Amino acid sequence: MWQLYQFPLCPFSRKVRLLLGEKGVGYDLVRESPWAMRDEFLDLNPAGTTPVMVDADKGVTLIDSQAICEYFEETIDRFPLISGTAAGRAEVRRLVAWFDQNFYGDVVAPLLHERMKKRIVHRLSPDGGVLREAMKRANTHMDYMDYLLDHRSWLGGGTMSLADIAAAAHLSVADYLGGIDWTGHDPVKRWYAGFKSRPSFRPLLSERMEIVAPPAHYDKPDF
Ligand SMILES: N[C@@H](CCC(=O)N[C@@H](CS)C(=O)NCC(=O)O)C(=O)O
Repeated sequence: MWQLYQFPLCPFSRKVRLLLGEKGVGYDLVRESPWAMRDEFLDLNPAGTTPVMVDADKGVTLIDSQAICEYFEETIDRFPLISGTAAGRAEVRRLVAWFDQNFYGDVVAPLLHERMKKRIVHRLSPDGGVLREAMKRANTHMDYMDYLLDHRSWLGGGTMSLADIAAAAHLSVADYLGGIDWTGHDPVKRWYAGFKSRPSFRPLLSERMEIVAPPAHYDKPDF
């Protein structure tokens, strides 16, 4: 049985969990706080980051959300998430990188630092200026997502793909941390409401991170 080392608000672990849910792969969760830099965890992953997946019976350790997702995409036929033409697959990968790098760096990382890490690790209050800037950037990213969804059925093209999963994973963490103003983003809102109802998403929405509570609308499919 696979074990997934993660914590509830890690967007990269959420991306992996959504893919595993859609593909029907079973796993156990192992709670890991990467900022604690536990020796046993650093032995597994010298980079000290979550997610990490381990199948002790097979002697396989997988590190990095994209490497993990590509491993299951290559080994499990059910529900292909990087499919279509070579150009279509390149577009899916471009958008996954966009959300994992740009959306994460502009929005999710500052929100996680201010609202979660500073409280848990440093016992400090969040900086309002940093939070406002992250929300402003989230709004710009959502304008781009609105544009994509005005021109395509799904973010990456005509079918649901890993681009949608990566985007939903990051957006869900930003929403949990109060960083998303949904006003004026109807295309993204409709797309995300559909995601929230998927069986793969429900377990994520019911989990809570100690100390940090989400806004009331967070786990409601209709906002
Ligand atoms: N490229 C990596 C990024 C993973 C990552 O940055 N994970 C964060 C948690 S969301 C982490 O472990 N940060 C280290 C820390 O918080 O100390 C991936 O896709 O898995």
